[in-house]
Amino acid sequence: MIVALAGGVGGSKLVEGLAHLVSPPEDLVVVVNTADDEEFYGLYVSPDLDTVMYTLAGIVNRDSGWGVEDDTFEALGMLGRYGEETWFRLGDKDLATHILRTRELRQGKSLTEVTAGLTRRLGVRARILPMSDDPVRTIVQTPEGEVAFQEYFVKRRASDPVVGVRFEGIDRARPTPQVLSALREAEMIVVCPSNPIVSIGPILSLPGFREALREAQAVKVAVSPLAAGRAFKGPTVEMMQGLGYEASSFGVISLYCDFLHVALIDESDAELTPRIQELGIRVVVRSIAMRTLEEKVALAKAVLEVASLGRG
Ligand code: FO1
Repeated sequence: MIVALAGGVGGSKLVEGLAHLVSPPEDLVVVVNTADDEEFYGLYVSPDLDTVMYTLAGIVNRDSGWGVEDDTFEALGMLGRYGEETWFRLGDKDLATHILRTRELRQGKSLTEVTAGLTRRLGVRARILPMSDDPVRTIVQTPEGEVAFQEYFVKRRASDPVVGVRFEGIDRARPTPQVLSALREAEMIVVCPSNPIVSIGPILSLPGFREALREAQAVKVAVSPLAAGRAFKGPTVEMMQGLGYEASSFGVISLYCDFLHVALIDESDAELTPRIQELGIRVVVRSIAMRTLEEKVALAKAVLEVASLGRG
């Protein structure tokens, strides 16, 4: 069994590659960040869960990497006519997901149960697990004050300098029993190339999660989200710099050094190999770009091959 820790768009690409290789499909378990979740118009929206779910269902919008393909925005247009804010682009098809999720949460189901139901109904056989059933919200600290994650990321286009990040509710939140048992049973745990601060950060910050990772018998591999000091997408570099971390594959991997066995970094970062090895982590150098399905599957294959190297 393979457990992947993932955020949104970057993580989903590797998860898509893994889904092409892991058999039976149920042996792929994706533990997903829920600290980006937000309520819009009274609906519970879980962007990273949806990005992973739509990607594995083969219905994700390929241009943006999030939302449903060929979606329309009629409902959003009408909300705008009522004078509501419409900066978070919820499509008509996407709204169906949020309506059902909200209804089922109100009926008393956990986010884990609701996600399992939605995923099954979309024909996805990999298991998608929210990191927690407890509310955690990323708050971004800027020189002008604190903003909720989606407001920073979407409304303000990640343009504010980031001076701090905190995860509201994290002290009271717990990883779910399903997540903890997946970590225990996994043969391999993969940290996807997602933002280490706001996508993987909340998962690792859940009380007990890092300990569970360290105790897990699995081979633990991380794929860097950076190549030559640049992110494929999103504000990873700016965030890391703002928080005082080295914005490089070395900086990312050092955040995982207490549990990691192997780091997969891009060819353009090959010169970082000795510094990462000094952390006690094995290094595999590959092209980590995932523009096409072939590249996603090739990178996933490289990740699975690492398992055969063992803990090293
Ligand atoms: N990202 C954007 O940049 N702009 C949007 O309007 C937007 C809407 C949206 C709606 C549903 C959904 O599931 C995701 C959406 N995202 C949007 C993506 C999301 O904000 C981010 O990719 C993640 O939160 C970061 O991982």
